[in-house]
Formats: sequence, structure tokens, C-alpha cells
Amino acid sequence: MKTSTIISFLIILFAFLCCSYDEPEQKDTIPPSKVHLIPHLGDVGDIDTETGQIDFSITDKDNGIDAVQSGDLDYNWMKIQWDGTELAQDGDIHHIDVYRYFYGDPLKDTVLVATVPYQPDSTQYVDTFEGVETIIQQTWFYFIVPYDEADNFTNSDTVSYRLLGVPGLLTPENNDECGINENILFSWNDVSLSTSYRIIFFDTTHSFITSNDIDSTRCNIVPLDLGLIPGYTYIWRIDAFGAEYEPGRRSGSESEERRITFF
Ligand SMILES: [Ca+2]
Ligand SMILES: [Ca+2]
Repeated sequence: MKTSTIISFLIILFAFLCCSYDEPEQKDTIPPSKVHLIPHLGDVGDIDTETGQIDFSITDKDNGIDAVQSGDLDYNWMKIQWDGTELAQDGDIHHIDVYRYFYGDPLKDTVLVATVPYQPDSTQYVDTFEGVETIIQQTWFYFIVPYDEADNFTNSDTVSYRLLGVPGLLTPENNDECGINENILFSWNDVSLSTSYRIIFFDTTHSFITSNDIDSTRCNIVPLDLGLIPGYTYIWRIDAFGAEYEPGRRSGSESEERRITFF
């Protein structure tokens, strides 16, 4: 064997041994679990059709994708929620990318809304529509992409909800005080494409107390008839709902909140 061949062989062998020796520990190739975003499950005050009773299990916090007040009277924000059980079990999630699109064309319209650090006990995100011009009368689709520490990722499934205009509250004014037997006019501005409204009363800790469905933009309420109690302050708001095409294509909005005290 020629000396040059032997030298070449030794160089290759040396390079091979070096590579083997320097090779990093086994790289993680296991992607994050697939996350399921929670569709719109219902609204505060929904009637359980089986029992005819109000379903207390639905609150603003556990109803899936939903319109939430933005503090602006012209539009709502959008809350999305997911089941975080499997991600927590993965144990190596680093961050989550949140994406949205509209018109149902994910290839054309998808926008990265935010990159949020992963926190096991945080399973929701509120989209404030930063920089978006037309927010209401638009169906918004969302999916999220969790990444692990080795940059593996898995797309979640997709949920959507259509935002209606915000009902502008007219009467009674904020912090009004009324008699428990008084016939009080609750009124608000019409929301285009809304098919019904719901007035919702909460206590001051924001626990649901009672609600009433209305198909116009005003209603007279005698607080005693709704089981409200004199000497107490309540928070009230108006939710607007659009036509229910199918569970995945629900629409709605919620007004600002006002307080009212009964004597
Ligand atoms: Ca992994
Ligand atoms: Ca809501």
C-alpha cells in the first residue's frame, strides 16, 4: 500500500473518530402533543335544554373562543382557549405561536399574532387586534403552534368566531340606584346582524346571578321579578348574538359593564 493511501486512510479514520466522539447527545425529535383549541361552547346564562335550568357551568372563563370586552366601545377582543393537559405532560415546551386568519383562506391571510413564553397554567390568549382595521363583522380563525426546546413544533386544530358590533348601552346610566319594585328601562343601540340580545346580571365578584333574553334593543325589568335583592349592587351587561349557522360558526359581542344598586 502506498504511503499516501495509508495517510489518507488514517486521516479519514481520524476524522470519523473525532466526529463520533464530538457528536452531541441524542437530539430531541419528538414534537409537542397536538393541542385542541376549544370551540365556542356557549354563553353565560345559556339554558340547559335537557333540564330547562340555567347551566351554571358556563362562565366567561370556560366557554371557549369568545368575544370579550376591549374597553373600547367600538369593538371587542377575542379570547381563545385550549386544553393544556398534554402539553404539560410533554415537559419540554418552550413557547407558543398564535396565528389568526379570516375569510377561511389560511394560506393567504394567516398572520402571526404573538409569540408567548410557555406557562403550564396559562391556557388562554386574548387577541387585542393590534393594527387591524376591520375587526367587527368579521369571522376570525385561530390556531396555535407550540414549540419544544429543540424547536420541534405541532400545529393545533382551528377554531373560529364572528365578532358583531358592540351594543352601546343607553339606560340606565352607570351606578344608578333604583327601587326593587321599580319598572326600569334597560336600552342599548342596535347591533347590525344581531338576532337576539341577553341582559346578564352578575354580583360584584362577577359571579352569574340571572339573565333574560330579548329580541329588541330595550326591555322593562322589575328587579324583584328576576329575583334580584334590595340592598345589593349588581354588574350588568348586554351580550349580542348572531344567527347560529353551526356550532363552529357562532357570532356575538358583549357591551361594556355597568353597575346598578337596588333599594
Ligand atoms: Ca420534544
Ligand atoms: Ca363573551
